[in-house]
Amino acid sequence: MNDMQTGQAPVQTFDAIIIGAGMSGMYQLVRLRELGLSVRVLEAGTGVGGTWYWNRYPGARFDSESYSYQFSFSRELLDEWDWSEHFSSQPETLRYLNHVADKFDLRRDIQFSSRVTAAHYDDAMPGWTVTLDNGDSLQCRFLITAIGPLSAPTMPNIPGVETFQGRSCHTANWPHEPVSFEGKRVAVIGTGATGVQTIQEVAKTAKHLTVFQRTPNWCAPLHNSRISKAEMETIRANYPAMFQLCQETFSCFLHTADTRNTFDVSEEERLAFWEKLYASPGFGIWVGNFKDMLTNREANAAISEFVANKIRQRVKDPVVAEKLIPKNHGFGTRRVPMETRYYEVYNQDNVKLVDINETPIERITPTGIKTSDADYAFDIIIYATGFDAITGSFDRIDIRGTDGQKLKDRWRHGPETYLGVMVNGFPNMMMLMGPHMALGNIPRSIEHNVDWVTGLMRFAHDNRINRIEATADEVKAWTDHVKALGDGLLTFEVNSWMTGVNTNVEGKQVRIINRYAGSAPDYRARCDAVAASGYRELALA
Ligand code: NA7
Repeated sequence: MNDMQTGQAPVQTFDAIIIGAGMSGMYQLVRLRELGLSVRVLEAGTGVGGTWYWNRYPGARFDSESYSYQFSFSRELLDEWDWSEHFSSQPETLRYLNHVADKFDLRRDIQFSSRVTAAHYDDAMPGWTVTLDNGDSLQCRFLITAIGPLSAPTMPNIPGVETFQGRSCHTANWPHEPVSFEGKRVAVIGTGATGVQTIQEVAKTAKHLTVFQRTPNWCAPLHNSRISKAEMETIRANYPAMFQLCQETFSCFLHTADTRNTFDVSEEERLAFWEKLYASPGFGIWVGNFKDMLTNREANAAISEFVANKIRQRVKDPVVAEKLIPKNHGFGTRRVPMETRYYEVYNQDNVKLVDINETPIERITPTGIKTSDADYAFDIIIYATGFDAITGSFDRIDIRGTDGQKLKDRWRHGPETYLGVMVNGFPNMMMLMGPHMALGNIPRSIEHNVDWVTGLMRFAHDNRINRIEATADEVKAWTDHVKALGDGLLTFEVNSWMTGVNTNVEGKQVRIINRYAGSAPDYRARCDAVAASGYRELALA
């Protein structure tokens, strides 16, 4: 029976479907159009921007220098966009990404309000059938996931969450209209990078703010500042050198590890270096520190003590200060939240810190939060409880490869990939910023990742290749390589989203190596060698 007989509209078919209109999906669309392919981008939100579309919570901003975090592929775009702050706020970044969408006329190929629920491979096509939350289906030869490593928000597994009668929200589902905290009693649960940015902003206006902390993190000053017109011109004139530097550093940041070990220098020199890093803008203290900071336990203990003393100096109440100092992990072994007067917030009369290890949350009630020793009443509860990171956005889509095998089952004990881009058994599916990718300065990685996938698409197009699959041997080799790179790094000895642990998600209590911990230049060199060899490691048909 054909579509005419069934009365159904024919299934729309594309050369490629991209899931997600964040930075990676947007750039992939630009590149695939250049190949003359028919492309459809499917996006759950009502606008472009991905992370910067969803995370509208108060205080959301870059922790990487704005200009180093933008697209670099178009000189014209670089010339016409001015950044107003060294570390831009979310509204400015979202404006920038909308400007990119306008400039390249991206929206005509993006289908908004379309959440992908399933993607099934069919070898007869060969290709994919993609299903949306409204039941519609689309088909494509190549499926490109641009669904982000931090896009599946998780609510805390605390009883009674749904019973609260006031206003409540996860930071990654923040409303589009402004939320006022004036005169309000506000709770924040979670003290990761998001919680820290939220807390320091909400504390400015809330009548009272109560922070529920399970694990303190090592935070460091962001030292943000405005960019004058003249300074912007100087920054712009330096773009070629700046982007070149990003290509050379370990994680594509403007900062890179110092070539010395911690104890190569005298104590005086060491402390002076750390003081300088603590007083400098951005991630320098994390990724520009002594090179053994995350491999040598004594070195890590020394920098941790330095930062602990900073916290003790900044927080007036010594009992509160001790609660804010991490005890179960060293500095930099988790993502370092960047802050602006975060610690000083706890000196304010309208702010209280509740250590939920001492007094656990028992439940969320209709009026607030009940801990083991008190009943707190709130008007607003903010859940800054993070994400089912890296594999979570894949788990939330029913992705099935050859013989109906589910990707979620395949990755039950951790992801297996080829270059972080492909999985055997899932032909014609390419992942942008998927598991086993270097995170670092993400747009820099995105541009390489997209260019590499585009090169593969071009090769397939030119050589009439309809089916591309990573081999089992190559997937094993890459997965083993990624695991070996994580060996000996203190980061992988700690529970965090960076090691795949999420106490709110069933089956994610065990640490895994889910991201590439080698250098970005090494990663690029490996990918580029594969391309130069004519993709000989792949099974092509
Ligand atoms: P994170 O860094 O995963 O932080 C989540 C926070 O929420 C963290 O403090 C958690 O404590 C806390 N949390 C999670 N579940 C609970 C429950 N059930 N009870 C109490 N507290 C809880 O997410 P972010 O959004 O801050 O940052 C993610 C990344 O996005 C960030 O690193 C940037 O790269 C951008 P825990 O530490 O697990 O004890």
